[in-house]
Amino acid sequence: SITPVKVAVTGAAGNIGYSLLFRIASGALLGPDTPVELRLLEITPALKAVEGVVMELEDSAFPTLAGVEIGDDPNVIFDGANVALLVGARPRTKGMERGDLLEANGAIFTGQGKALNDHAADDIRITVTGNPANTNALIARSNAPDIPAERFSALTRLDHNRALAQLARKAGVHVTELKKLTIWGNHSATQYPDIFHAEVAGKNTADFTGDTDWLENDFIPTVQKRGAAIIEARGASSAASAAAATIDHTRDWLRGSADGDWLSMAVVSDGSYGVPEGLISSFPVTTKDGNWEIVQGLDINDFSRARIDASTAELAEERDAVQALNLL
Ligand code: NAX
Repeated sequence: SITPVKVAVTGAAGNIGYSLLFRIASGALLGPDTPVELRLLEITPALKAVEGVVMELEDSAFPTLAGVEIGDDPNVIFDGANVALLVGARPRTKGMERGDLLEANGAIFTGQGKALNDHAADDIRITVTGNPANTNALIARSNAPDIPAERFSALTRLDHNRALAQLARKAGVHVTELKKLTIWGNHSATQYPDIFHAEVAGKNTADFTGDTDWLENDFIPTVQKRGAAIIEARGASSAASAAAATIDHTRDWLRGSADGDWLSMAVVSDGSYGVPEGLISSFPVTTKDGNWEIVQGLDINDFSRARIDASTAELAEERDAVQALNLL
């Protein structure tokens, strides 16, 4: 029998977790032939709720689910983990300032970074979904000196998928007809969805990129504010689509991106496209066998330049803020 792949998930009792765990267990992450062991981390008061989720996982009788461990100690749960999906985070609650939020999450991601460093398997790949995702990934990475920096990533695939959906609707094509769309920068309202290199059904998108009114007043703000629109409509934040994107991101990282296309992932910058080195910023990337490469040589026009710079400036501010809190 094949040794199961150990997939650690934090925030397992949360909304995204409730969607994500069942997809992983069903083979959506690693394929139908790879047994998976889930290792679920939660805070102590949420462990009882996790027990309920585990009962439902059992009751689903998934052929690919080899076992489930639960606990509140990252040193135990991350032991031997091959993949870690860091979903759990402290949400911003009433009266909390931005600094308080960074500090609360800093405590979580310093501890989890250290635990991954000391206990994860050598082939560990880490995806941070919990917000502020890019900066949480930076904190975890800084606290895991023995894990190569390129093993840490933050999720901008939901933004990428949202942008695909908006462009497909505008172009009157299915999302599968679209290629080479990019999310740049931070997973926040400053993110920049870039269609200047996109292809619609094999042609470039001149029809749409020429329509700056649509770009500036419809497409870009719709993608940037989609999370808020979903909260407004649903009364709860996006969960199933965030789980789907977490799967897409990590599956494509492990199994590779399609020929002639690329993905958006927030990864450590090597200075490409003027993004300050060391920031975890979203780029166009291709992936193969668990490795990623930033797509090089794209022409960046003034429209894009200003927006990439604004989002990466925000990331640099977040980095400075967590550095001042001694979290790096
Ligand atoms: P929930 O509040 O439903 O669940 C979060 C869970 O994390 C809770 O059960 C909580 O107990 C747990 N948790 C908190 N601290 C923990 C710790 N130290 N260790 C383990 N677990 C811990 O939030 P949910 O809707 O599931 O969203 C989770 C995170 O994803 C949030 O930070 C959210 O902002 C973020 N999102 C990120 C997105 C992205 O595209 N990157 C989009 C969706 C989502 O907004």
